[in-house]
Amino acid sequence: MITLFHAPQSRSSRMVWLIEELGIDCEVRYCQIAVRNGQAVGEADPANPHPDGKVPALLHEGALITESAAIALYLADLFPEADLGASVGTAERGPLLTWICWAVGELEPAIWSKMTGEADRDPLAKARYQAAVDRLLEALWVGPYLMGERFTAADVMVGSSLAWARLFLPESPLLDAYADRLARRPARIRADAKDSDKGMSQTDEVQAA
Ligand SMILES: N[C@@H](CCC(=O)N[C@@H](CS)C(=O)NCC(=O)O)C(=O)O
Repeated sequence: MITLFHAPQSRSSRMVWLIEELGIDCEVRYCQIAVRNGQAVGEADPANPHPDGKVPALLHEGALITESAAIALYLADLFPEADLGASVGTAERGPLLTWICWAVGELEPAIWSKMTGEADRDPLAKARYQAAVDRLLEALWVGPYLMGERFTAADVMVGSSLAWARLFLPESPLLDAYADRLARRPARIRADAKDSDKGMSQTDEVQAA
């Protein structure tokens, strides 16, 4: 049994998308979170096992996995038949790990620094932001996905940031085409439909068609 602890329109939304791409059965438990977009919005949900009360959190047969990058890798590894990851020892394993970690370690902070204005004020933040943009564009120039022809869990991680933060990245037909390519995926469309603003304590069985 796999359970995802999820708050709509948050960082756990990308995990709902990934679950749809994987085509697996997963219980989705909707949680209240204490902070949203830097604003206090209530109490953390006591039913959420995440040690910081955050989402996403994943429970699989008693094992708790937190951090989006770890969850993405965990699920891609657990369901290799979905072909969204790369096995240890293959040539694609390194790029897969790199892109998934880059999404949270470089791209997300770069986007936040643009949102807060830091990337426009501070030369170091500006350089880091530009480096992230350049790296993304370089990969997409080859495309159509981050790792070439094959869509992977890394595209879910990067594509989910692109979906909410497109305004904070430069105008670019390459970025627009990539965002559009991802937005038209049937699993993404299903995930977006499920990621509505549900009330607390609701539970869904997410099962990809
Ligand atoms: N690095 C974590 C960040 C998780 C995170 O900050 N989630 C936010 C939602 S977007 C949250 O749960 N915030 C509630 C809180 O800070 O109390 C991940 O990617 O999984």
